[in-house]
Amino acid sequence: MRCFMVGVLGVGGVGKTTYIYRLVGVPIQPKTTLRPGMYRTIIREMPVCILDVPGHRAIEVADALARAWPYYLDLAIYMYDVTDAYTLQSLLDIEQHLQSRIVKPYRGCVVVGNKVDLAKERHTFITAEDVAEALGALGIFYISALKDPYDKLIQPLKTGLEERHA
Ligand SMILES: Nc1nc2c(ncn2[C@@H]2O[C@H](COP(=O)(O)OP(=O)(O)OP(=O)(O)O)[C@@H](O)[C@H]2O)c(=O)[nH]1
Ligand SMILES: [Mg+2]
Repeated sequence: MRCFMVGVLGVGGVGKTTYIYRLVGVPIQPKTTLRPGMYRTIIREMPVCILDVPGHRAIEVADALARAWPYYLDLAIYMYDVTDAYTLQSLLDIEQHLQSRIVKPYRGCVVVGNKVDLAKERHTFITAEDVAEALGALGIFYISALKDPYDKLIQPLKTGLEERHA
């Protein structure tokens, strides 16, 4: 059976690799991602392949995706840090860099606000409605990749899988 292809996209440090490690059950905390990684798991009996890309700034992330996976993604997970407005705005920059390559790189996308566990102590919780609308996202999810249970973390993927059957 073909893998349901997912790419996790966002600028450096938002928690992409931490999130992917939780999804696939790698029990360590990651260091900065220096090269692309592909991880495999099964959700609702469907093989799911999750691509992790390196890159600090938006253009680097877009370039890294284009080099690592120049094919179609079933789902792009756009991730930002809910305590850092720059990381949210950067999602639009990543999208713009991807769109400028002409071919739409994914079938659907969702927006994930990560690090909600830090929102209280930092007195900041940046929500993503406007950006999600601009991206045409299927949904917005707020998570702590570090602390939330697995069942919560897979919700964005389930939404992507459901859309596929719609
Ligand atoms: N408090 C908190 N920290 C988090 C969370 N998710 C990730 N982090 C921390 O944020 C830092 C960066 O996480 P990574 O998963 O490496 O982020 P990344 O987006 O893969 O970053 P690069 O690979 O460097 O581009 C690490 O110190 C993580 O432990 C979260 O939900 N809550
Ligand atoms: Mg990483």
